[in-house]
Amino acid sequence: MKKVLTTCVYCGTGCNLYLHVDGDKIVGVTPCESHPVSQGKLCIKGWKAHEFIQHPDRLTKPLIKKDGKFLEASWDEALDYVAKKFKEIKDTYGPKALGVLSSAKCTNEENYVMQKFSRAVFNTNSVDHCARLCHASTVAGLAASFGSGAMTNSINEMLDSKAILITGSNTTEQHPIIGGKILRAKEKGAKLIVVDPREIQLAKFADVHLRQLSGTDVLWLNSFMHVIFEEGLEDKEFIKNHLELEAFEEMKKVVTSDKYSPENTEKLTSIPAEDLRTAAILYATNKPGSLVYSMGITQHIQGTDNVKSCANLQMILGNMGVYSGGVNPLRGQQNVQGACDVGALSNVFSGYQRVTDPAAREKMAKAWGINVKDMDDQVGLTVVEIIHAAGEGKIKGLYIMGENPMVSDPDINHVKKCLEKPFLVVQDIFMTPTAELADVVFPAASFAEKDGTYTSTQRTVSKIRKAIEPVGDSKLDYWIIGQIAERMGYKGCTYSHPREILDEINKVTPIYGGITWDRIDSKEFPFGIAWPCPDISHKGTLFLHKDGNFTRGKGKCHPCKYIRPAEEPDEEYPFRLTTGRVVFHWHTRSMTGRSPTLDREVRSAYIEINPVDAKKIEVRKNQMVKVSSRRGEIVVRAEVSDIVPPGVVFIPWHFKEAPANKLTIAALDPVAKIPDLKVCAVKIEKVK
Ligand SMILES: Nc1nc2c(c(=O)[nH]1)N[C@H]1C(S)=C(S)[C@@H](COP(=O)(O)OP(=O)(O)OC[C@H]3O[C@@H](n4cnc5c(=O)[nH]c(N)nc54)[C@H](O)[C@@H]3O)O[C@H]1N2
Ligand SMILES: Nc1nc2c(c(=O)[nH]1)N[C@H]1C(S)=C(S)[C@@H](COP(=O)(O)OP(=O)(O)OC[C@H]3O[C@@H](n4cnc5c(=O)[nH]c(N)nc54)[C@H](O)[C@@H]3O)O[C@H]1N2
Ligand code: SF4
Ligand SMILES: [Mo]
Repeated sequence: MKKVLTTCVYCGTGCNLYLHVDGDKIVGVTPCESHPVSQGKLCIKGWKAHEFIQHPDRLTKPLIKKDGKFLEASWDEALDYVAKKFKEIKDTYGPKALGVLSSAKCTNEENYVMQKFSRAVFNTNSVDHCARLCHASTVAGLAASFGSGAMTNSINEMLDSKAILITGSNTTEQHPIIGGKILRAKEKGAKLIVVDPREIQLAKFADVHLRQLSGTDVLWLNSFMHVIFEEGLEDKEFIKNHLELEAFEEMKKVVTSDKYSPENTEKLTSIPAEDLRTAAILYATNKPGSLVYSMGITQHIQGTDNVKSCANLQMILGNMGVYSGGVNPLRGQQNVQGACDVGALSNVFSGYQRVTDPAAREKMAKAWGINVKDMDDQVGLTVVEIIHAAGEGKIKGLYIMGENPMVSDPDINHVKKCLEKPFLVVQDIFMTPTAELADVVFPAASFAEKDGTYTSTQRTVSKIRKAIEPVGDSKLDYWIIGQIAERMGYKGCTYSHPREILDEINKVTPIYGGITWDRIDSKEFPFGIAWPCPDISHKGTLFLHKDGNFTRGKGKCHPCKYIRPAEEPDEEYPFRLTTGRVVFHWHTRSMTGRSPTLDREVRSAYIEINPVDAKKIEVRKNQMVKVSSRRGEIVVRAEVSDIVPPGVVFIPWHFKEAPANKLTIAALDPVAKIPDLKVCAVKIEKVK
């Protein structure tokens, strides 16, 4: 039996595991003891990561839709057809009629080639991926505050934090190995403060659990700072030496105003003022403190302000640039950090070099052997905008790799209408609801069938390794992209091995300069290197902004005033719906739904309703209910539970059979363009 060391395909923690291969079959997984983060542990998804790989549902042949039916085609036929169609669209309507969704499920190398394809072949910056639905507000907010938009500190540092503030992260379910570290830190004496509307598992272990109404984060964060200033607990030295003072004063003026006293925010947040005071003082007096957040903070029309408020709090406490402190957004997909780093975003090339910067365009055009005049010089459309533009007939050709917007995007009744319009190409490992709408489907190889690199939430770039040959006639993602490019007349997306692609990334991406193929599993760095790592003499960076020297120079506070969510409960739709995940399932379930051990744990969608509300609307546990919003309706099982507070209901959005995204609203944060997936208004009715 062969054991192949690789990186877990699910979440951004970056645990390492061995795939066990018997002949040409993957038969199991064991953890890797020496990996510095996972240290011989895996969560249930990691342990079962082998189960979907060789599932009989895997796509094995290119498919072309004729008269509404998919027919198998040869690679040549499918590739020629796609290239011809894309070329026709570009020639007739221009580059703006084309768009690309790249994939955080794919490697850095594949994402780099995909954004290069979009910019060099389609000549459009309308290339984006699920980070837009996820941490776009983190990237925007932290870049504005600190000059760099990533998790500032590393995972193991949490073990030595004196306080950990967790908000909008259900860590033990969504990043279980990190959740375990937080519980260890608690055992070692760290104070644990959880601010989450739901009584998540960590809340049971917390010193204080504050339950805000979803969509009120700027209010309680400002109140936290209000109390800290009132008590004189801010770090005056750090502020004086490391922050832009004018911006700091402006921010201080806002948070210290009466409006943000705990007594005045209580009505809207529903957090008792006294509890908020206790929590703020506890957090401010135990340092270093680490702030950990995820989707509860980012997925709002005010997501960027939420993130900036987290940054404000950590800056005034001097929790930045220190070991065991920092602002720590937990990145979701196993390679969403990497997909952003290598430029699968509508506004930046790899390494966050702006597409609107003429020098950056010059540099890329030269490296890619194209004429700079052919390059798009404007920021492109983002995920939700691309889909809406398709609906309006502006995007006429769309190429989707490894994303499933027919389940994951907000307001999917509308998404469906939009995706039915363009010439649609989907490249996936399974037939998804999105692929079903496609004109051509390309079968891709899975993580177990390829070499490459992923970048974990702590900015560490590490390897994945090929364990088996691609299933059926599926092909490597970068090979497929390269073939379409060649057929459209460009040879610059053709590579013979991922290392060639990483070589190119190293050359054009300063933060990845020294993260080379050979170094990242060398004796010195057996499990990767964390960026920034500008050259091959550099050892990588454990935590950012050391000693308060921010990437942007001085840290910048931002005054954030509370804005109400786009839609709130009213008489007609009286409940506040928030959506999220469960430990056993991954997003749209294309993988975990085909993993028998995982799927049997939670087989269908449900809605958490507080017992008080359940009584009011006369709904019992396990009864089926119709949940509707202004955009759609679904039928789900009622789970009567005080995990949610009265007035708030929660639906896991994993299930295509009853997709929560039929209910959600596509209102966007104006800066980050992230949709508000954590608040909308619904009503609940019994079904007979
Ligand atoms: N098992 C599993 N793990 C995953 C994933 C998965 O699908 N399944 N997905 C991965 C991905 S891509 C991501 S982005 C991460 C997401 O990881 P998380 O962000 O931890 O996951 P969510 O379930 O979306 O919800 C986050 C938390 O926000 C809380 N919340 C709801 N509304 C609000 C609010 O208004 N404010 C605040 N502060 N909190 C609120 C919820 O109660 C919940 O505890 O997980 C990753 N890990
Ligand atoms: N209501 C609501 N909606 C949400 C969220 C929420 O909290 N609430 N969260 C949002 C967030 S944070 C995220 S990240 C998005 C995720 O949204 P998506 O990225 O659309 O969801 P996934 O199911 O992860 O889709 C990944 C696809 O990639 C395919 N795949 C896996 N490996 C490979 C590969 O190697 N190659 C190729 N070509 N394909 C592959 C899988 O089969 C799957 O179909 O959803 C967002 N949607
Ligand atoms: S915590 Fe994340 S990376 Fe680790 S085994 Fe679980 S899903 Fe995989
Ligand atoms: Mo995500």
